[in-house]
Amino acid sequence: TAKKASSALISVFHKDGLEPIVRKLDELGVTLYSTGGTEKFIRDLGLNVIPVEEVTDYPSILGGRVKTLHPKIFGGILNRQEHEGDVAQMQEFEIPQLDIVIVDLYPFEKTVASGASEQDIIEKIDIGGISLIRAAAKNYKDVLCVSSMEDYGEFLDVITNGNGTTSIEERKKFATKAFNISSHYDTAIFNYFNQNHDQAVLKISEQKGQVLRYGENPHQKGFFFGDFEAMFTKLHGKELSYNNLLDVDAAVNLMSEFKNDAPTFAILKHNNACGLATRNTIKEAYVDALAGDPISAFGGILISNSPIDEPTAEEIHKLFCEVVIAPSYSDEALDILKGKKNRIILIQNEVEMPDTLVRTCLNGVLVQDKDFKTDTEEDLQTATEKQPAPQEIEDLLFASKLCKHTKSNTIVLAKNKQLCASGTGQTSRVDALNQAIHKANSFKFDLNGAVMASDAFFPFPDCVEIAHKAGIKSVIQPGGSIKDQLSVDYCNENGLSMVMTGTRHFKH
Ligand code: 93A
Repeated sequence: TAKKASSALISVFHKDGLEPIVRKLDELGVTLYSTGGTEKFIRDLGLNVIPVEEVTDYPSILGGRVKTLHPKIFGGILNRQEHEGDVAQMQEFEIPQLDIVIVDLYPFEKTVASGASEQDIIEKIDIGGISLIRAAAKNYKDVLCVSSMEDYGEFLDVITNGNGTTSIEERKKFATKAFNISSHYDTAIFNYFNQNHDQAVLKISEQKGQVLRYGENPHQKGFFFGDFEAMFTKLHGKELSYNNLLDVDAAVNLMSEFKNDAPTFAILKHNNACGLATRNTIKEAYVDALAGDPISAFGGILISNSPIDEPTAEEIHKLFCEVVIAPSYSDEALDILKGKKNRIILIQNEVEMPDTLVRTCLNGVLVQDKDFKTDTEEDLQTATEKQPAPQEIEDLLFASKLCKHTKSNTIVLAKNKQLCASGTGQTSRVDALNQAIHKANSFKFDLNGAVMASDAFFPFPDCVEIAHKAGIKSVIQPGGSIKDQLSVDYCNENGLSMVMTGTRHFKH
């Protein structure tokens, strides 16, 4: 398994650090093969080197895109020296044996980071080099693969100590590094292709602008750049304001979580839900959403995941609300809801939404993927001795979906698929929880048996203590605090269950 190297193929982007290696290989009598720039570098050192073109009988073509991609090169790397058929074919096709492959790839990530043009970035996707690396690493039984300039030093040590001979362990170690390099390299390419963030900004700047009555306040000018008509059919009511649009956005995002659930109704104020319930009928869902906080609901934004019928419309009509959104309305329901001149009534059309979020920041914009991760039962890891009961699991997931769409810091308390109360936009998690408990109590919710969801981990066990004293029996949170165990211990000592999702849902 120890192999004495007699040949090496060298094709590297970064030439610095290469000199001692090629001098050593030359001294050991190793035949050097090389590509364009690397070959010139070696030759300029006064050493003998064979250009790959001499082996392939082909020039480097397509501006260097194809230089090593040839059966004589890959045959030289991939042949099995113990395999009779391979040995015969090597002779038949006059393929030179390649014992060492040294590659340093085109710097793809650096080129992306430099802000280069798309064409320059694409040209820096190494095809031949990555193939050489994968081939040499695959055949580590016979070949040693150096896959990055970072490894020049280690390679020099190995080859010096062994006087040109390498062990199978050494070759396998280099092969492992090589596959790490190649998978990382392709991941970087994938990430580059998979991002449409700059396009997201571009698309918005291309949208036609609509002048709003005013911005967030009457002394501020306001515009909306987007296609409202594509998203909604407006059946009735006044023009939407800047704040209405923000609330509608929050409402639509929240309800997208409950698209495939039983009838669900949400009431939002200032982009946060003050009521949410899932029930057998949409009327029950509305009534129980309203019960979450009938005071905040005044002037709220209402959204339903199900068609609105007459009995539901009769209930809604009793409330002063700004906007009602639903997939459809019965004729009778619509007649009732139109009874208020200004009430905005919208049908939400099934259209694709952008998958990025853009907001101004300093003298530019911040762009990020939307938080499309919805926690499901499969994501839950029970951290406590006690498992949540099936009904509690449903409540935990219900609360966690709402938590994700509520301004951080958030605590959501829920029971029987009804929002009891939430603490929203607080500067500490304890404040958010205290706010939620206070609200729930003031609306006479019995929190005994309710669940608690948190958008981020608990840094201390104080929240579970307060929750326990309020009657909470089960908790859902991402986990990941160095002090997680303190919260878990408290739950174990006091008969609570706690599940961790592993996913934080900040919304700032
Ligand atoms: O454009 S490539 O993907 N096509 C190839 O066939 C090929 N073979 C080696 N790039 C290729 N390489 C890369 O060229 C190596 O990974 C290395 O980064 C670079 C070395 O080129 P030169 O020796 O001409 O400086």
